[in-house]
Amino acid sequence: NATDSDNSIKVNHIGYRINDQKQAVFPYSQGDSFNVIDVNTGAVVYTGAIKNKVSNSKTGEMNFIGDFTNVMTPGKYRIESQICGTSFEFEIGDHVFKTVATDLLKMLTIQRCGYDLSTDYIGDLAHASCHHTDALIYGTDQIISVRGGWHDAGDYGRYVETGVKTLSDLLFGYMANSAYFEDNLAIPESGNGISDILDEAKYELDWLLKMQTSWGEIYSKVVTPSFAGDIIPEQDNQQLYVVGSSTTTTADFVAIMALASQIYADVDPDFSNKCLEAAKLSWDYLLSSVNNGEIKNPEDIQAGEYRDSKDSDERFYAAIAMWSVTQDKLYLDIAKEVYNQDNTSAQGLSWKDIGGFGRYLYLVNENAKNDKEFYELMKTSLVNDANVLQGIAYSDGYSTALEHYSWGSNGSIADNGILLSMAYNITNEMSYRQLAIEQVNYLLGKNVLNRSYVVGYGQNSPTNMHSRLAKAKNTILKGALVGGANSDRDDALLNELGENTPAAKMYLDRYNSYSTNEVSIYWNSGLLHLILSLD
Ligand code: G3I
Ligand code: 9MR
Ligand code: ZN
Repeated sequence: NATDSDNSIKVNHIGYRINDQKQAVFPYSQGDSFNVIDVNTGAVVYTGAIKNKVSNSKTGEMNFIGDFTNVMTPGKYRIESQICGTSFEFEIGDHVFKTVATDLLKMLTIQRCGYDLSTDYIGDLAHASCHHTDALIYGTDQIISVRGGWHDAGDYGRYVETGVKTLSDLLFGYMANSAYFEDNLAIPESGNGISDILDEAKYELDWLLKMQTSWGEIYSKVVTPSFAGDIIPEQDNQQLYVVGSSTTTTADFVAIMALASQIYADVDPDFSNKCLEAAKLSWDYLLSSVNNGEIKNPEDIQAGEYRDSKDSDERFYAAIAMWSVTQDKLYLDIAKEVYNQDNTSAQGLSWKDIGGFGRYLYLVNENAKNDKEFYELMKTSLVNDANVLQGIAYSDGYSTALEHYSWGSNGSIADNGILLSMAYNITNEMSYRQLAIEQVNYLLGKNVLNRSYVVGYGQNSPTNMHSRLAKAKNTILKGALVGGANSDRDDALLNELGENTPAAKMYLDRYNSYSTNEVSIYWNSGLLHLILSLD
């Protein structure tokens, strides 16, 4: 049973790019050496030493590493050693991530709400338009139209905070690598002359615009009173509610609309203007509002909470994004003010702590270096974060840059990979890039469970992911990255795992382990962004 710890040799099941660092992880060594075998010819193409012992309590293993970076001929390979046996097969080639990256993006198409998705687009997950009735604004008798956007995860809620995190990944990914996706991915807008990643992002941006009040404040989510059963979305006929509003979600909105205005300026000028107008309205509201804290669900609403008591990181990101698109110094001054009051406001790439997108957006702006002092401040802040992650990764046999395995650990690993990749882009320090790649490797199989965590890719990949749509259709959600190991035991099934189970093994490929095996738009986008930034 490959889900148990085994002695096999761990590799990225999909593959390695020709010029990248390539490593395999061995559970023990005893002076052994390893061979790289060409699967087609059976020939040994490389022999290397197994070295660098690392032991780590999060994996519960003592690991040794075999480096085969020097194997640079495209092809299909596996690793063998006398004591440890063999690894899964993998590829070496320059485009090994292209197919998985495409499906990571198309997972968002599958998550579209309020849209008739035929088999042409999403195969056997095809479903009719859903959740398109008007929503009640919770606590009032007012109704608004909020059709559109993406279902958040395995549930059918739609949340601003996670939408903004996901969109940030898409738009930053596009900035890093705008030619990666063309206009031919067979999504509904393919062939319209615009890159499909921007088309998919626009589907969510259009929904976000509907979450804006006439005075600029942003509603937080659209949900039903309780999580739906295991039914297809168009059968979920509960009353829709628009619930909550906060300065965090409002600042999130400003940031993403300002960024969208910048990104779409050339491809869709009208839309770009619309985004900027919307951003300005909410910016004005934000400036006159103090942090109004985390949103708790009303008692009769059971939905994701996404509680976030701190809004400085969202405000920082918003101010930088407004500066980035307008080049008006006023916004930069406010960003500096926010940062001076709270220097953690420039950190984080998650739905909760999101200021790291602002920090990077500043650093890559061509005018940033005109303000040498602030540029150095931001650069140092990024490098410090990267160095912390580097220390963590170097003490882990799998080079995993994660301190604590909590709910969504796979998403955090992807986000930490993005941060390392950002640090590489700003400093040219190769070790950051190598570690960023190791985070991709972890998610695609080079981990203690020898599992690929992307559904339908690599070996031992999830088959019982927590997705109501896939469950109701009795199929898999190919291309979805699941949440991953969670040492906090946030669902009852995890209690089946022994008391001493190492953190990185606290994962179950079971439908009801929603705290390890759920899918989400923002874990997918993290891995996609990471690949785009490296590929
Ligand atoms: O960040 C802290 C960490 O510092 C601390 O050491 C650790 C110790 O417990 O906790 C960490 O916080 C965890 C947090 O996720 C990390 O982001 C919380 O324990 C954990 O409860 C929290 O879980 C969130 C979960 O909802 C429950 O609220 C997940 O992040 C979040 O991804 C998940 O989101 C759900 C939505 O509610 C509903 N839709 C599906 C979605 C995905 O599962
Ligand atoms: O299925 C729900 C999942 O989509 C959410 O992310 C999660 C958030 O807490 O909640 C799941 O619903 C569970 C509920 O919280 C507790 N009872 C069991 C539900 C799973 O079927
Ligand atoms: Zn829906």
